Amino acid sequence: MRPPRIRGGRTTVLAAILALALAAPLAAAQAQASPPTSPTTRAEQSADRPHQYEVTGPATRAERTALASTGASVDEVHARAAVITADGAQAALVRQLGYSLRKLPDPPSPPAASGRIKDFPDGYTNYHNYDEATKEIDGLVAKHPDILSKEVIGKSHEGRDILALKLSKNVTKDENEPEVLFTAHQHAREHLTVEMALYLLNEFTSKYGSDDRITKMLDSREIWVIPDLNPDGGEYDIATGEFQMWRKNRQPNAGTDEVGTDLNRNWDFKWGCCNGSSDDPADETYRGASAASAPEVQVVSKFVHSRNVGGKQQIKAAIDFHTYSELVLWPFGFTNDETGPGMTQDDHDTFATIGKKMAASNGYTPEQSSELYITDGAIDDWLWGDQKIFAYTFEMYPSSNGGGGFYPKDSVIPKETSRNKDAVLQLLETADCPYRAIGKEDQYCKGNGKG
Ligand code: CXA
Ligand code: CA
Ligand code: ZN
Repeated sequence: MRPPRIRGGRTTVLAAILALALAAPLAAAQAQASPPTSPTTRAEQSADRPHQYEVTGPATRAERTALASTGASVDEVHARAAVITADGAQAALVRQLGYSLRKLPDPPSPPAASGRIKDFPDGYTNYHNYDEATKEIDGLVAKHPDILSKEVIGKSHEGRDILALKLSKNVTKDENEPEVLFTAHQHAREHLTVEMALYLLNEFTSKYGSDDRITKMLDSREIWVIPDLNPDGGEYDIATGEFQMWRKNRQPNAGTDEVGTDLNRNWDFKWGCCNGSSDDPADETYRGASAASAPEVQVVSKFVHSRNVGGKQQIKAAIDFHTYSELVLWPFGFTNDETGPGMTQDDHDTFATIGKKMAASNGYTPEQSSELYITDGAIDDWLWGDQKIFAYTFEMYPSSNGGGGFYPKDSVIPKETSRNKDAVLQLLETADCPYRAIGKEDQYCKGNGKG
């Protein structure tokens, strides 16, 4: 067995967390002083919000999977500790496992100035809310109609458009070119991932014709970007001016007031199989009532199936962007095994070789996702298990809570999005035949000419 790699994994982080904890009472005072917003007051919403905790003790994959099965989300993994997001009930379950918990500071909650509701607060105004992202995208499509097109592929639970953008030369034609998919924002609080998608759209349109690698890729690939899988959750997270630490979508659950499904536990491959998700709607990792029960998952699943042309899936590779911990992850998440049904040694080696090379360029840590903890119903397991797409998850900046956790300031956006440019280009360049990475192009990619 490989030595476990540790997510984040820096003791200085704990000192930084401790320093930040001293600022927590200030945030609480601000929340109380803020004006009420209907239908609930800001104070009531803070009471309902989950919090992050540092959990001392869990040291193995099995212990972390047990930790995750309390229904908390596991946000950071260290050698003998983890950071979780939990409500009161989940925190109590974690204590019952015998671990000690230390509450971390809540995300910043600047007083909501009137007119600033439903938008990012000061220090975050360069993040795009849903309307701002839509306007940015529409502007790019208007400016670059030959290489960028927009399609509404369906609607979220609350009726927001879910968009797919296509980037390619001769964009209006469905050419016989390898396709690559980039998705973002399954988890509401992971706002930096929308900026990542917008960065790709901006970079690829503005540098077509001047940047050789970009030009070559737009000339020979069809690139799909789905910039926002969870628009309802994202808007909910920022709606009061105070971040809600929201993860799931905003779909109601029958028979309870608890709202939302964890989209990254809802995909229809080994759904709910392996203690890697929760059946309790109150939990952060609630898997939904049935596989693909979330409309957002249905919309994207249908889109991916629609790229099966003449019995052949056109999409060869994918990255799903998340935050945080600076990781490059690959399937499977539902099992600790590296190989097995649906994952040959060559498949695994291809995943690992490409994943490690991408990680060498962005400085993230590469590993199979189950090194963290077991998950079932995650998108990359589905994209590979169901569609044989080489699908990765990138957990973006920061490496730990000390860098802002789920809510880093907008000043990091340019650096932390452009940081992934080379890795994205690498994946695009390998997409005509991923098995070339292990020297087996002849074996796997001959005859059809296109991987
Ligand atoms: C993850 C992503 C994909 C497969 C397995 C695990 C990690 C991800 C999650 O738990 O869905 N972490 S995160 N973004 O903090 O929620
Ligand atoms: Ca094309
Ligand atoms: Zn996530």
